[in-house]
Amino acid sequence: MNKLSISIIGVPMDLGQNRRGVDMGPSAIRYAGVVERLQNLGHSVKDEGDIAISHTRKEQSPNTHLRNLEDVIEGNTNLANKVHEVLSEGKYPLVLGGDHSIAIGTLAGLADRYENLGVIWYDAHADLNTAETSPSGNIHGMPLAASLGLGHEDLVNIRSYAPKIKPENVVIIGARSVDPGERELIKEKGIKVFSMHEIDKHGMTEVMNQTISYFHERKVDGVHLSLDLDGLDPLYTPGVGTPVPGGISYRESHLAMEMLYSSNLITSAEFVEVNPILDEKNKTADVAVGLMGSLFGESLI
Ligand code: NNH
Ligand code: MN
Ligand code: MN
Ligand code: MN
Repeated sequence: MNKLSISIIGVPMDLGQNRRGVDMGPSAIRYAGVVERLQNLGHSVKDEGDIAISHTRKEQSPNTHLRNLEDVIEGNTNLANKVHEVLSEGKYPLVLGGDHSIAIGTLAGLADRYENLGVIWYDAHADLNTAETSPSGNIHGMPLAASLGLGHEDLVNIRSYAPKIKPENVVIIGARSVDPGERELIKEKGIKVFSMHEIDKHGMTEVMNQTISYFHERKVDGVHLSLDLDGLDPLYTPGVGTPVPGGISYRESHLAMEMLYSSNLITSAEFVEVNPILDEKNKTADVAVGLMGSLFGESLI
């Protein structure tokens, strides 16, 4: 088994949406034992601590229809620089959220290190809104669009380059709440989506086999896993801000992570939207850490 040097980066970000508490996600995931879990698999693990997130200018930009824009940009810039530094040291970045707006910073720090980075977006949502299409003004609904170069120019240009990724290198898994503007974008850009319909119809094994083949065909030189815990059914992960029923099961999610581990494709990961205030006895953070275990090589026997 391939032993990794994993750098854990906490991002206590809650400015990309309305619910309080998701800034405590990194603490909850640490409390659920992430460091020990990955060390037990033989990896070397360093906890890099938390990225600085400023809350001083909250709600500063009501006219842009983008909630907390300046602070989200500042936090994501800090995160992007840290991810870039960790990669330069040859380490594997494992980012803990925080709301999903942090994927903007993670991808900004990653993408210029790759020629052809792939992304798996494991989520109930597509996160393809822009200020124009967003029903909420919440930036956590926009990180995939921003990484594709779409939306407010300051979100798109973190670390001064854009776009970060190509639409044909993205695979969305678990979608079941997609806004009208996002649907149009999926069609227009030809983004690969395995919605709950495909998972129900063909099963997770087939969906993951197709995902893995797709990245091989695309000749990616790395794949980032961006896993929103609301991709799972709220039965298993109740501690999220925007739960959507009819989601991916606990075992399907473990199977997906186990297959990704065996594929050897994943080169960085983030686990986001864990909100301990909305949770039941840290259940969602426990599931997150369990999924990380499977992603990093735990096997059942
Ligand atoms: N699509 C909605 C929006 O843009 C909800 C997004 N919420 C998420 N995304 N949790 O993963 O506001
Ligand atoms: Mn999301
Ligand atoms: Mn660089
Ligand atoms: Mn989501």
